[in-house]
Amino acid sequence: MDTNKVYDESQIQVLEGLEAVRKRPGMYIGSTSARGLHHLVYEIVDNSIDEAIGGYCKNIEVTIHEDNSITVEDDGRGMPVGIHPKLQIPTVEVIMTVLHAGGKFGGGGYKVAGGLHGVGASVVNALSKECTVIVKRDGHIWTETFSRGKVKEEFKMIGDTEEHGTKMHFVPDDEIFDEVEFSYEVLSQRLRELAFLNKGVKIILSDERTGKVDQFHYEGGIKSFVEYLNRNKGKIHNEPIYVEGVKDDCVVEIALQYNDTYNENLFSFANNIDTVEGGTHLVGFKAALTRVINDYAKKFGHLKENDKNLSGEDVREGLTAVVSVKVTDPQFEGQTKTKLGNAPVRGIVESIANDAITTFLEENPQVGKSIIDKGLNAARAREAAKKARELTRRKSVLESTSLPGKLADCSSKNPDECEIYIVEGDSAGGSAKQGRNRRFQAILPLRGKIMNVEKQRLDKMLNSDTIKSMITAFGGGIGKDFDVEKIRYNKIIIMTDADVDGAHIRTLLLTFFYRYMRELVDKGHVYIAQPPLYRIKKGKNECYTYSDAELENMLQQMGGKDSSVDIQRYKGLGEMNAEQLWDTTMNPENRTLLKVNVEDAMAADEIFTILMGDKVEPRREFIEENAKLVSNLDI
Ligand code: 28F
Repeated sequence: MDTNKVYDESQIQVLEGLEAVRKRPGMYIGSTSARGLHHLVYEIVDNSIDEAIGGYCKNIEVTIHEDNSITVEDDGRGMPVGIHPKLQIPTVEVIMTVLHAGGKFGGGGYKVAGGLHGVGASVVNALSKECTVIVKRDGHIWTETFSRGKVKEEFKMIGDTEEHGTKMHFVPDDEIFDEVEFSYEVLSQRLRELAFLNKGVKIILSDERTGKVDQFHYEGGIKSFVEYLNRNKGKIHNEPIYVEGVKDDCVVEIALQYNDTYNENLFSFANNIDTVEGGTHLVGFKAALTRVINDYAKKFGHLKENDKNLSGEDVREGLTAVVSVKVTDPQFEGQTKTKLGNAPVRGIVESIANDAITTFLEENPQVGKSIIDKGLNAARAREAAKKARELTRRKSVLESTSLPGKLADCSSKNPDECEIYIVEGDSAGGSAKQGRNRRFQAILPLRGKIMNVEKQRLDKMLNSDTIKSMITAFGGGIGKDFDVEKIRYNKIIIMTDADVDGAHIRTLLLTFFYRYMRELVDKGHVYIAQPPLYRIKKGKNECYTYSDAELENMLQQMGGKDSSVDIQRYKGLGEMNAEQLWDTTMNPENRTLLKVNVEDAMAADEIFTILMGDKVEPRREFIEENAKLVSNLDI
């Protein structure tokens, strides 16, 4: 507190608010890890997006500076610059220092609110070493600077301009954040998503650390989003089905397009928030789709009157869809506040989707037929999978007590401490079995590649020994029945060679886990072992390095590379004996494990679609783009 300044009631309220944010940042932005750091950008960008939703802003520019500070600029109306009637301080200062004072909670319009979203600019200000706002409106330029939420330079006019908009520069406070380095990839993924969800707005992301720049601008909105999601997949109809409608203050946008894979790829949003846990909008959409497809199939004789209906799962096989709603009073529920609870939304989405999909099918009968055929095949495969599961259950493979022969299980039966290594090849599997700590480490060697789950349905996969042995060993079942609470190991560790084959197996496994044991990934049980790349011997002592950079500075420490230094480059796990494998890669004391998060698995899923899908073009591009990487790897 600045003792010689008089504090009235409102200033004290402001100081207490900002202190509360700095004391428990996780309450406002979820965490102080990299995720929380990136939330700072989303909070500020959301304010510009609110201006865009109102139709006042067309361009938003996000810049990552050399010092990992951020600038966000929009060409909206510019924050109001008058003195706040009640608080007798500039409105800009109110927005920047009073919790929840931003445009979000003003009247009308569709504000991004709820959950971690919508906490407003004041939270970002409180968690920044420095934050400067520049407003252009009414012919002038105004600015005010803050430090850790407190005014550093009073609000003042600094020039004239014909432009309008708001610009904010902030330096995240490294006293608060363990991680202060921004990821271009993470920001670009969310900014691209926001451009899809708010059609017409142009978002530019620039990185002054690398010179990289991207522009995201989609007049097609979520129709472009579906085309983007399907870009590497074979489509069974050219144009996505698209509909937008408004009812009782609820704006609905739906886009859907079928591809020739067996996977379902549905995304749902409420006020631009990714409703990962779904909610009433998604329920309404799914209900409409299932009903319309079955009615259409019956009406045009693809299904006999007394045939069983196609299930929701059948009609969503191969479907990519985005459902986006904007409501004035969003109710977010669920564990992570990402489930939409507004009950009326279900009926509104259902009726809008019903009309649009019915119209599309009747106007495109040949597409309608191919969608129905896909659904019928899916139903047949589902029946077959059920039989296969019954069969395997009878043969007690899936839920058997007898574990697959290849598995070298650990003696402990306490899942929390147990881990299982999925090892490529029998030789590495042998060293791993020998080198491990058999109390809590199990080894499952994989013979050769696991099958291409991209082009196989579940019933076919259940016939593969490799897949079955993993399902049995993990103990959580598979697909819809998968129950992460039942898995027998706390860590599933993928240990493959550092070469292209190893990378391929790793991608197959990640895609399999992502598609058929999703909670394994979501709950952070999947890891990737990091074997060393080099072993350096000098006289008697030897050490290991895990990257080229580490090799360089290890050689420097040893006084440079000379004839007495022997460097061995590891091509595969099989070149290490059991003891070395334990010391370098399996011993929890000094190993490095990479925890796989959903983004990695999603990326794997996408790479997998390119590598194993039918589209030749994207595969050629991907291999060309990454070939140089591969050649480096092979040298
Ligand atoms: C770089 C981040 O924060 N842009 C913003 C506006 C525009 C208005 C506004 C914001 C209404 C009264 C609460 C202007 N003119 N970019 C931004 N642009 N906030 S934040 O108003 C704030 C609310 O106080 C605005 C007329 N109405 C609203």
